[in-house]
Amino acid sequence: MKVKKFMAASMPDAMKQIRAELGKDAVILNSRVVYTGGVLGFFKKRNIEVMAAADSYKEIEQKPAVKPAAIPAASNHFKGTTEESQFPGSRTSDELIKEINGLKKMMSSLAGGQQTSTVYPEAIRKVMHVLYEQEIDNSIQDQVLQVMLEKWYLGGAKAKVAEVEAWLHEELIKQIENIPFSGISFTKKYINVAGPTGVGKTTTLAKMAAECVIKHKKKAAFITADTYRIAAIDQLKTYAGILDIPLEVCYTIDDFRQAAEKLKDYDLVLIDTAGRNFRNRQYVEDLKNVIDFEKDMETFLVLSLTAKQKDMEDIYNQFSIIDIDKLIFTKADETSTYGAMYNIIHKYKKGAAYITNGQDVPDDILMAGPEAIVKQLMGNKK
Ligand SMILES: Nc1nc2c(ncn2[C@@H]2O[C@H](COP(=O)(O)OP(=O)(O)O)[C@@H](O)[C@H]2O)c(=O)[nH]1
Ligand SMILES: [Mg+2]
Repeated sequence: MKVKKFMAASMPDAMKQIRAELGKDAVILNSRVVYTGGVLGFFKKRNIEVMAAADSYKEIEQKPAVKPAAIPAASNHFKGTTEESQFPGSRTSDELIKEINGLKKMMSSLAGGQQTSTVYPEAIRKVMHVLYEQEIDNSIQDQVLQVMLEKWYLGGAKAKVAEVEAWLHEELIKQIENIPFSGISFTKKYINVAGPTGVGKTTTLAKMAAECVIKHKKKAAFITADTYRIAAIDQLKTYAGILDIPLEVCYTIDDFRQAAEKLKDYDLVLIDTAGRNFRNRQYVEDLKNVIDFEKDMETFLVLSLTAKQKDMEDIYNQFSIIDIDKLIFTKADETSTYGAMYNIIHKYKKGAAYITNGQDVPDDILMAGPEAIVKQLMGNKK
């Protein structure tokens, strides 16, 4: 175990130094604010002094201080390979490995039996566990952890779980609050939902139409270009009937042109597709000749929260041939893991418009802002 004192202008700076020198598994032992320099008590500089420690195997991994001949075998073992025969009779490395394993065991028992050798304050570990359970990306977890640790040590290392939870809530919001979020903007006439089959595009479009008609008293209409299945047309027809708004069914781009003409006096036209239309470049190009996308089209990409994050990212990229204005996350009621939603918003800096949480039209839809997203993530905890 190596213990070292670090001095920096801020806790993040200190963390950076500690990471660089002792590795990312270093343990903070203590921290305090100190004032240095100055003249006659004036112009003193405020610094943070942090005591940190690292297991000695980390040191060996990063700064080889042993005989060069022993290093290849040792570093091989860090990677988990067991090709002992490659280095026959290398006693030095055997001894080294034994020592490392001993140290690892010792560190893990210190850490309460956990695999990791990092010992963070109990309250921080408890609260950070939520992020792990919710499958928040590791890079975000690391950033958040640094902020939590800084607050923890600067606050005298005595905060209770509830306080740490409040910090987490605040930090998660802070990380996404500059991304624009909003539902339908009502600045564009055409609204369309893109996304793969079965994610809930038609159902969500009906919920959005209900919002326009009932809440905002808009004159709205539907166009459907999902003509692959009769059932899909009937589905939208049913909603059009309930909301008492017209539905135009378009098989070709000419149909589209005529429908657009017919609906020229309407405030809003909500376009339903089979999803694949919008992945077809020709369809998009044709449609762009009828509707000025820039000026008049608002596009929502619909992603189901039951999908894997990797699939959501692939879908996001597949649909990037059109400009996605906002995201809609569906089926929140069918999962208890919401990290992917946060990760995607964070990664692509793309805000969400709505979260849907059930099959009922028009009720099962929520506006999605940073607060709603973080609330979903943290459950009822604050
Ligand atoms: N549980 C749940 N089911 C939903 C939600 N949104 C849509 N669905 C259901 O998902 C299925 C597919 O929906 P649909 O709107 O036809 O998807 P589309 O193919 O993308 O148009 C239907 O059974 C919907 O009732 C939701 O938020 N939660
Ligand atoms: Mg549909």
